[in-house]
Amino acid sequence: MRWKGVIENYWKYLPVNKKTPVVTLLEGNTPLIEAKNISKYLCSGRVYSANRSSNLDHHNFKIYLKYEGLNPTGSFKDRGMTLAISKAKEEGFKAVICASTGNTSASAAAYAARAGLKCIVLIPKGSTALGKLSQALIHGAQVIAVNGNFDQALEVVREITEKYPVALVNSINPYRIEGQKTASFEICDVLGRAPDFQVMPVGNAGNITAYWKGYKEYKKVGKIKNLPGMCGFQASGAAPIVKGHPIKNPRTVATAIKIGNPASWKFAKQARDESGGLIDTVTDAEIIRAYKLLATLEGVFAEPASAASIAGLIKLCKKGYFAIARHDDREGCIKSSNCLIVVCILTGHGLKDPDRAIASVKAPIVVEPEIDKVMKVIKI
Ligand code: AN7
Repeated sequence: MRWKGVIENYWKYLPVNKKTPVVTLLEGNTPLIEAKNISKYLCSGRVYSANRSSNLDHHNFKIYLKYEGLNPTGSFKDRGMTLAISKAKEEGFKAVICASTGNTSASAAAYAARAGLKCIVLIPKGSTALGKLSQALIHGAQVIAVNGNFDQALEVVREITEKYPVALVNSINPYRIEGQKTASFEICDVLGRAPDFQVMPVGNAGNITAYWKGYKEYKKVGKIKNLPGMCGFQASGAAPIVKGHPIKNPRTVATAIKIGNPASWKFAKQARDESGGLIDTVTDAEIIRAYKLLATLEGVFAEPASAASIAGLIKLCKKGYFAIARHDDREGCIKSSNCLIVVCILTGHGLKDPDRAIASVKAPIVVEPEIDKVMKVIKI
């Protein structure tokens, strides 16, 4: 059957009506890819010694990647944006505005263009990845670089929307959360159950809020029996939730999550606590290692912020976290399916930040166009 986007597909779970003008780029329906090589790697003993002692091996320790980079603008933001822009249009707004570390601006610009709305985006000067900036610009948004960080840009945007008739499309807009929760529906629809754990990056904390809401709603209507433990990861230089206070000058290579004062802070803690999960940090070095590991072991290219999921997964494995969870047998679900399922959310495509990819690997060797010269460097 032809996919019609998240609003059409999950209509009855969303705050829409027959009159809502649906603005869609057919977002959603992203692949849930089994990461067998990463599972093997984690269970090989190099990483996960605790796994062996608890009989977790790559047959009963299944890792899936929710590849949100395959959304129309290359990130999960499209799920929320289809709803936020459709509702802004329904409510008669002529313009939308957001602050963004990049992906929100790319998505807002694209959906606003499609809806015929003016789009204004405020980005922190100098720390938005090239791909995202190019998207916001090419879709015709008015892009304003502020001499400050994301948190300061969001403050200005909040003030503007209080005073002027412009719709705010950051994730403090509840429609964004509503749209984004469809990703948890998709995961459950594909697995036929909820995962035991979900691992994901946390920036402004809208996405962890959305996923948790989605899982809870699916449980309420009887679509799933268990709820996953929600494991969020912040970059260690931008980890306000973990540290327990706002970070004035957040720092990380993962520019998407370079956020010091998350808008959905409270809800992220709620998701963590209600689910029996955690929110922890990963260092930039761990993020880049995981970024390359994912690309080389699985052929999946995700941006650095998304690789925080994989870095987090590795960190949890090193601690024996899942082995302990298996031992505790969360709500009986592990026993019933006979394997532990962990879903890692890959929130954005690797092509968003080509500069980071190139900076993380060796430059290509330059040779003369002659077979001997080429064979000399190939070494087969
Ligand atoms: C790839 O675009 O905040 O915790 O302004 O782009 O819901 O904020 C992006 C966030 C993770 C964090 N991964 O999600 C923005 C912005 C990627 C992201 C996050 C973002 P939230």
